[in-house]
Amino acid sequence: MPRFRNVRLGDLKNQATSRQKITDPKRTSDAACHEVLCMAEEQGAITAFQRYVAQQPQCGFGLTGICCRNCIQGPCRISSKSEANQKGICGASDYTIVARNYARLVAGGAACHSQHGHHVAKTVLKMAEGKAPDYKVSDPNKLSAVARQMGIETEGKSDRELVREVALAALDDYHSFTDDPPKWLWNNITEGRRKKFKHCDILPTAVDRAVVEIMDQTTMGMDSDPVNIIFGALKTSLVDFTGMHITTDLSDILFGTPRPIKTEANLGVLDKEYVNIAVHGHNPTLSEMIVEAAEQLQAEARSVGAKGIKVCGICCTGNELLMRQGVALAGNQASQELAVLTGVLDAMVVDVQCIMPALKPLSECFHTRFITTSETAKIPSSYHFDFQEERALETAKEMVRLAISAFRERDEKRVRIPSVKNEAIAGFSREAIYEILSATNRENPVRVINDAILSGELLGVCLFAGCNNLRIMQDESHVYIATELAKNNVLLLATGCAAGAFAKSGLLTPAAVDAYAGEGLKSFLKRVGGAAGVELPLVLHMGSCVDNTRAMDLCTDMANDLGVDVPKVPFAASAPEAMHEKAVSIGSWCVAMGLPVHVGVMPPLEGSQLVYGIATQIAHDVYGGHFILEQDPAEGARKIIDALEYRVWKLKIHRAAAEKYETPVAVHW
Ligand code: SF4
Ligand code: MSK
Repeated sequence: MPRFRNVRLGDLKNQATSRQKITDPKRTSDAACHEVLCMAEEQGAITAFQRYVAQQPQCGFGLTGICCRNCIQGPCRISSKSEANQKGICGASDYTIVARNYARLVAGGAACHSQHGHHVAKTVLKMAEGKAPDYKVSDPNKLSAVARQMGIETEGKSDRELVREVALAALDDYHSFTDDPPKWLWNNITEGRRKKFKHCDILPTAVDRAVVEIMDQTTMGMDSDPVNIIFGALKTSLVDFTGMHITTDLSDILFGTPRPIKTEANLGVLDKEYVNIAVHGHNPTLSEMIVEAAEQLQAEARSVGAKGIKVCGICCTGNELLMRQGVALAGNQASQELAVLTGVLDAMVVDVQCIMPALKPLSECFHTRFITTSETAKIPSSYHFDFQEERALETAKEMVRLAISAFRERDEKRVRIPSVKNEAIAGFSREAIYEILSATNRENPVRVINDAILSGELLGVCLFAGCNNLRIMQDESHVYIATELAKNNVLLLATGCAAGAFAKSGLLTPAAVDAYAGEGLKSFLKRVGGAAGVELPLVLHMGSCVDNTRAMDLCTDMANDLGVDVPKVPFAASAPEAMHEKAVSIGSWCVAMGLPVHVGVMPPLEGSQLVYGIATQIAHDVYGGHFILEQDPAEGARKIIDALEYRVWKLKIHRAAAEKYETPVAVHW
């Protein structure tokens, strides 16, 4: 079997350019969203779907990554039209410009995730010091487990003492000035990855340092070596992993580690009888308080004629609440404006990331109170609450009261809620998955997955991550590729807006197992679910986009159990609708960790055949992971299946050889 079954994988000529001619803006496969978009058209309302069409045709230089604005002599655009145009004013080549632009996307993503983790760590520290009385340690077991993993002595310490030390250790990973790697990176990867990152000189020292270093490395007159820049980008992506892991661990300690929970998803979860509050963004330190405040103020809502208050989620704050509290999910990223257009949203409370500025003017066309809460994510003329952890619940109550007051101003004639909603079972943290698997193998739960792969019951595992991207039909590729992989017996995990797409479309249900799973996957889910007394859904929802490290930890455990490094594990990742800088950063650390990573929209790499080749092929030689850049969902599914089949085939050969010659399994891939 050739290393890449598709030998043209790294050939740019296979890829259609991303420029599109689109006239109909209603590009969604979600029936509820389609209904609202039709209504928007009747009303002349403008959403991101229309704005995307208005932006066409987009600039070819930007789309392919060959526009440089890293100094104010620019922009410089590379073109083959004349000799002089083949370099920027300073002489930077296409490969330098494409690599630098890519590295800066990674830096943006790493900064976002890490800042989120920094905020949560500061909240934990305030709580430990008695300055944030509305928060508590909700999962002492997770606290002890994280402390032990980070080498912190747990014996004889109260939760408060221990959580303080954990928070300080986490903050040290951001600012440390030693040459040691961040603890949350070093202690969460395989021995093979430690050696690889050291050998390639991409081990970061501290989160903040790595982001500063890559911005320096990629500015005018600095690094022009594309390989060195890409290695710098991968180093930066490893601090993205670090910040994400810190965020997930500390959020679990604060709010509880998710366990399977039932809820509903899609715009049909909005209820005209109730005060509806949507929370949107990423950080649960705010949204958890909104849920609690809403619970406490139900009577006040009834006093204005509502039946009560319903909180629903959008994007990843929605995923955080769905995972831990079973709060219904109204939509994923591209649905955010559509929730306002139903006319029934009394308030939208946002924290950080993925929040469209357009929400504010759109809310003004309705009675919806649009509330911002972060000092770094303000939107002009919104209601702004300076959300401080010291008086979290009190502030959350003020926001909920604003929603209650808006309820009376609803224009009943403009209320139109699509009836579409689906049941969803979510809450599959790694701990929850292991609890289920331990009913089959108490001593070594992860072996249940490995055994199923080695016996041929499963073809492998695929993590679906990433966003909505207006370039393609909302949710269509997510659902198509997932069902195609399910048919081929791939165990499916999901996070972020990909998980949102599955929740909305009914794939987070046991019924979807019967409808879409191949015989092997069906028997696996029913066998392990049956042993544990739970009905498993087709896709296991592992959390928000910042929770992708939960899935990577599972993969690392699989590698350790198999006695191999990650590049040999039949585990892939797919971001069918990657959009955000954070998605670029996640994809990059997945590649560095050794995974094949499918991306369903073309990132701006086409401007350099060299950089494109590094991302799609050379990365595999060095790290064992590579990007599969494929916009056609059918081809994308086939390429993911090819990558998993290749890994299973090779793993079996190496294991058989190791058994025959009584040696360890070969380390190379
Ligand atoms: Fe142009 Fe070089 Fe400045 Fe980029 S850094 S804008 S290529 S002169
Ligand atoms: S919200 S980063 S669109 S997953 Fe996490 Fe969704 Fe992507 Fe934002």
